[in-house]
Amino acid sequence: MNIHTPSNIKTGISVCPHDCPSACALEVELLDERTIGRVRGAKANSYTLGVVCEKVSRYAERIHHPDRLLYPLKRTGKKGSGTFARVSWEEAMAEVAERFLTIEKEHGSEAIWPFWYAGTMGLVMRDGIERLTHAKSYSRMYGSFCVSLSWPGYAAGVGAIRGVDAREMQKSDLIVVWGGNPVNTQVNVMTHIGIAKKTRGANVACVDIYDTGTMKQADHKYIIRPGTDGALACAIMHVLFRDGFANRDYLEKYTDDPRGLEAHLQTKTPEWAAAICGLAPERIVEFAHLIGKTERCFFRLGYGFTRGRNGSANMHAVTCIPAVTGAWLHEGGGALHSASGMYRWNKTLISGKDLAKPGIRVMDQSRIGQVLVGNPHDLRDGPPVKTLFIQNTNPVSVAPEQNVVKQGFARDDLFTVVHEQFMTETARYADIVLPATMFLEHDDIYQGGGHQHIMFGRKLVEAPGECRSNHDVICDLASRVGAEHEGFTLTPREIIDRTLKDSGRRSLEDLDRENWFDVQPDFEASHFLKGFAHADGKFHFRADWRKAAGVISTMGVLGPVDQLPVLPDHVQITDPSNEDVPFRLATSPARTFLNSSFNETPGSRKREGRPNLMIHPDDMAKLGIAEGDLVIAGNRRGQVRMHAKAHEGQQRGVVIAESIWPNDAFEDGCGINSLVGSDQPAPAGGGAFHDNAVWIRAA
Ligand SMILES: Nc1nc2c(c(=O)[nH]1)N[C@H]1C(S)=C(S)[C@@H](COP(=O)(O)OP(=O)(O)OC[C@H]3O[C@@H](n4cnc5c(=O)[nH]c(N)nc54)[C@H](O)[C@@H]3O)O[C@H]1N2
Ligand SMILES: Nc1nc2c(c(=O)[nH]1)N[C@H]1C(S)=C(S)[C@@H](COP(=O)(O)OP(=O)(O)OC[C@H]3O[C@@H](n4cnc5c(=O)[nH]c(N)nc54)[C@H](O)[C@@H]3O)O[C@H]1N2
Ligand code: SF4
Ligand SMILES: [Mo]
Repeated sequence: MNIHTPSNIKTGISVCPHDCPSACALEVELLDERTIGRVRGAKANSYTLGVVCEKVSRYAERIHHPDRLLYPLKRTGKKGSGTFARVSWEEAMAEVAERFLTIEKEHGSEAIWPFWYAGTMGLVMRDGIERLTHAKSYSRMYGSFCVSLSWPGYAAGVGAIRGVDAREMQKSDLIVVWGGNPVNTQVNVMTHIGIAKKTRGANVACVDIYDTGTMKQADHKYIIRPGTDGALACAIMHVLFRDGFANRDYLEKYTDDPRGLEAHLQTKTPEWAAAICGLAPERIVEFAHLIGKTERCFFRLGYGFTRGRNGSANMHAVTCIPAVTGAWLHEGGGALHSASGMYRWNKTLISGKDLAKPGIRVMDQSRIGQVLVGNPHDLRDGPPVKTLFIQNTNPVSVAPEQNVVKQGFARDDLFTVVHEQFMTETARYADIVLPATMFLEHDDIYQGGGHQHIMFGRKLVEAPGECRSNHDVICDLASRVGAEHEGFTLTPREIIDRTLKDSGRRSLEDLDRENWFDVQPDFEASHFLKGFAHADGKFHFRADWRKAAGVISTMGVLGPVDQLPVLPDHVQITDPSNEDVPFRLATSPARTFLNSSFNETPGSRKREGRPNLMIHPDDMAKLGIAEGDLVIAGNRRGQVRMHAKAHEGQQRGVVIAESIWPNDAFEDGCGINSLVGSDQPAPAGGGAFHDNAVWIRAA
C-alpha cells in the first residue's frame, strides 16, 4: 500500500520487527527502491497512534549503515580474531552443509545446535529455524533469556499470559507502572498514559529501583531496593485488608483462598516491608490507600522487576493486588503484562512441530556458556555440541556468564555459523558469516506483545549486496542436508496466509489490505469476568509453581522451586550480598539501544555516551571515587571497567549500568554480562540480569 505525504515522498506501511512490546505500525519514507528516509509511527493504528521511539525514527542509520554485512564470509584468522575473506553463497552453503552432514554422521544429529532468539519478532523469519531443527532432529533450544521469570509469575495467579486491552489505560484514573521503564523500553505506553492524564487527570505511580525517565514523569514515585517487590506488594495488601479496601464480594467469587491470604498477611506490615524494600512505612500506607481508593487502577507490569532470582515470586505477589481490590471489574482497571497468550497461533507450518520426534534433547539458551564448555548437566548427558547455527541473537554480548560463553565460542573444534546483519561479537567468533536482510527487505507477520494487533510487515525496499532472509537461508540449508517439510517449499507470503487460516484468522489478502487485525477479546474475557484462566476459574493466591513453569519452559521445572513461596511473600534468594560484594547491580536497558541492537548506530552511540556506572554520591564519597573516574565492578564471575557517574535517584548500595554496550566499548573487552550469573532461577530458569552482587573499586 502506498500513500503520499504532502511533500510527495512515497511512503509504505510496515511493522517494527525488534524485540519490543510496542511492535509499532510504521510509515516509512521511500526515497527510491533501495533507500528509506524518515520512519514514523502509523497514525491510523490505535495503539501506535503515530508515535515511535527515536532509535527507529532514524532507522535509515541502521539499514544503510556502512558496516552492514553484505557478503558471505569465511574465517581466515584465529577464532574470534574477526579476520575473514569474502566467499560466494555457493561456497559458504556447500561448506556448511558438508560440515553438518559429517558432524551428524560422526557425532549424531544432536551435536548440531540451532540457536536463535528475537532479533526479529517476525514469526516466519524468527521461528522457521525450528522447522529445520525438528526435521533433522537437531538439539532443541529452550529460549529463556527474556520471559522465563515473568511469565510463570503472572500465570501462577491469572492462569494465562494476557490481560486488559492496553488502550484502556486511556480510561484509567491511576496507572501503576511497576518494574518497567516504558520511556525507554516501549514508548507507546506513555502515549496512552498521556491521554488519560490529559482527558481525566489520571495519576501515574511508578515502582522502580532508580529514577528512570518514566519515574520522572510519575506523580507518585516508589524507589525500592532491587528484588524486594514481593515485600512491598504484601504490605500493600496487608493495608488493603486492614483499612477496608479489600473487595470481599469479589474475593469470594473470583479468588481461591481469600481468608488464607488475609491470615498470611497479618505479619506483613508496612514496618516489616519497610525494613526490606527501604520505603518509609507511611509511604507504603499512602500507596496502598491510593490503590484502594481508585477503582480504575491499571497495573502495567514490566519485565525488569522479574529479572532476579525471586522474580517469578515477585510478579505473582504484585498480580495479587488487583485481585484483592477487584480493580479487574472496572474499565481502565486490572492488569496487563503481555498479550502474547491471546493469539493462539497454529504454527505447525512455520515451526514444523509435526516433525518433532520425542526424546530429542532440549538445552537452555541462558546456559549456552556451560553447554559449550561441556558441562554434562547442561548437555543433558548427551554428546558435545560440535556446531552452532545462529540467527537473530548475539549471545556473546547478551547471554549471562559472558566469560564462560567466550571460552565456549573459542573452542577450535566448534564449527559456528552466524547469519547476521552486522559483525557482532558473536559473528566475530564464527567460521562462516552469512549476511541477513533487514525487516524492510522481506515480508513477515507480527503480533503485539504489549497490545493486540496481528500485523503485516511488508518488504518495501531491495536488500543491499547479497543479503538473504532467514527463510531463504533455512530453505537452502534444508535442501542441502536432506530436510523435508512443506514449509521449506513455500514463500513467506504463502506461509503467512496459511498460518493465518490455520489459526482461525482471516487471509493475508485481508491483512494486506487492512495492515493489521485488532484481535482483543471482549471486555468480559479481557477482565476475566467469567473467571480466570485456571480450571477452577479463580485467581490463585496459592501458586502452583510446577504448573506455572509450563507456561514457558520446554525443559520442565528448573531451579530450586521449593524455595518459592506458595502465598505471596518476600524470599531472600537473590545473588548473595556480603561484605565482599556489598553492592546490587542492575543492567537496565538504555534508551537508544535495544538489547545489543542499535549499539552500532551513530545516533544511539552519541546519545548514550560511554559505559557508565551510576553510583549514589554518598557511596562514591565513601569509596573515594570522583565523577568520571574509571572504576571496576567485579564478582566471582568477572570484572568490568566503567566510568563512575554520580546519580542520586536510587537507594544507597544500588548501582545501575544502562545496557547493552558492545563488549569492545569497555576497556578490556569484557561486557556487562561478565558479571551476570547463569544459574537457573526457579521455576523455569531465565536471565537474572538485574540481580548481581558486586564489589566496586577505583581502577
Ligand atoms: N530502549 C530499549 N527498549 C527495549 C529494550 C532495550 O534494551 N532498550 N529491550 C526490549 C526487551 S527485549 C524487553 S524484554 C523489554 C523490557 O522492558 P521492561 O519491561 O521495561 O524491563 P526492563 O527494561 O528490563 O526493566 C524495567 C525497569 O525495571 C527496573 N528494575 C530492575 N530491577 C528491579 C526490581 O527489583 N524491582 C523493580 N520494581 N524494578 C526493577 C529497571 O531498573 C528498569 O528501569 O524492553 C524492550 N525494549
Ligand atoms: N545485561 C543485560 N543483558 C540482557 C538484558 C538486559 O536487560 N541486560 N536483556 C535480555 C533480554 S530481555 C533479551 S530479550 C535478550 C535479547 O538478546 P538478543 O536476542 O541477542 O537481541 P539483540 O541484542 O537485539 O540481537 C539480535 C541480533 O539479531 C540480529 N537480527 C535482527 N534481525 C535479524 C534477521 O532478520 N535475521 C538475522 N539473521 N539476524 C537478525 C541483529 O542484528 C542482532 O545482532 O538480551 C538479554 N540480555
Ligand atoms: S523499538 Fe519498540 S517503540 Fe521503537 S519503533 Fe520498535 S516497537 Fe516501536
Ligand atoms: Mo526481552
